[in-house]
This record gives sequence, structure tokens and C-alpha cells, in this order.
Amino acid sequence: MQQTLILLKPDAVQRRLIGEVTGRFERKGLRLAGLKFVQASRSLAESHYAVHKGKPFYESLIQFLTSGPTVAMVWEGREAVAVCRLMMGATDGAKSPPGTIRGDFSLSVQNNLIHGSDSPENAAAEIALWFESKELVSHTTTDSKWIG
Ligand code: IDP
Ligand code: MG
Repeated sequence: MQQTLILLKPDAVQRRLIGEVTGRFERKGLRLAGLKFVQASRSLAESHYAVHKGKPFYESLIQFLTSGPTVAMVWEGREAVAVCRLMMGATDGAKSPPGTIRGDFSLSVQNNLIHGSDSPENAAAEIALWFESKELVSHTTTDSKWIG
């Protein structure tokens, strides 16, 4: 079953959107495999966003991700990486369609509420960065036969 890393970034926590956003992934049929509330250190934020090092927004992005607590989650299910990216919408909240998380709740490029892995390979690396393997819980849900 494919897994993806989802972060509810500090703006989502400050704006009390944890339940709203998490509920969408639950109702989609994805299954929760890991969940924690984390104050990201600078080093964790730098590792997570290493691909953006050197870009003009990098320092501001690291400040943002370390500005308050983040909810880190692992969701799993069929095509979980692509499904979560579709549900998130585009990077820029102002250009993200209604119905998506960013389209419904963000007007910003930086403060766009949520991170989702962009490939299964990056998902594996990002999950390993945010979670120890013993923190992930393998289980099935009683409705699994109804979900693709
Ligand atoms: P993504 O989160 O949609 O995958 P990325 O291009 O990977 O977008 O960028 C990572 C994060 O960096 C974005 O979610 C956003 O918070 C921030 N970001 C991206 N581009 C800009 C920018 O041009 N200005 C400010 N922040 C940006
Ligand atoms: Mg990205």
C-alpha cells in the first residue's frame, strides 16, 4: 500500500484547521499510519526542504516551518501520493481551485497550510525523516473491503 508524508504546517495549526484538513483525508478513504505533533528544529526543517536550499524564499520557508508546531502524518492507500497532492491543490493558494485544501483555505504562496510528498521515493525519505519506524502503526480498518 502506498504511503505519503503529510505535514499540517504551522499556519494550519495556528488557524485551527487540523480537524478540517485531517477529516478530508479520513473521508477520502486513506488510512492513518502515523501521527505526531512536532515543534520542528531548524535542522529538521533544513533537511525536509533541502531541495529548495539556495532559492530566494528558502530562509523565510525555514523560519515558517519552525515558527510553531506542525502536525506530521503518514497516510496510506491506493495512489496515496498523487491523491493527496490533488486534494492539496497548487502551491499558490490563490491559484488553487476551490475544493482543494489550499484552494479553500489559503491565499498565500508560502503560507499554504500543507505539505505532501511529490513521489513515492520522496515519500519514503520524508517519512524516515519525520518518523521512526516503530512510530508507524500497521493495521486494517473494518471498511477496507469497500475502499479501492
Ligand atoms: P509544494 O509544497 O506545492 O510541493 P514546493 O515548490 O515544493 O511546493 O515548495 C515548498 C514550499 O515552499 C511551498 O509549499 C511553499 O510553502 C514554499 N514556497 C514555494 N515557492 C515559494 C515562493 O515562490 N515564495 C515563497 N514561498 C514559496
Ligand atoms: Mg514540494
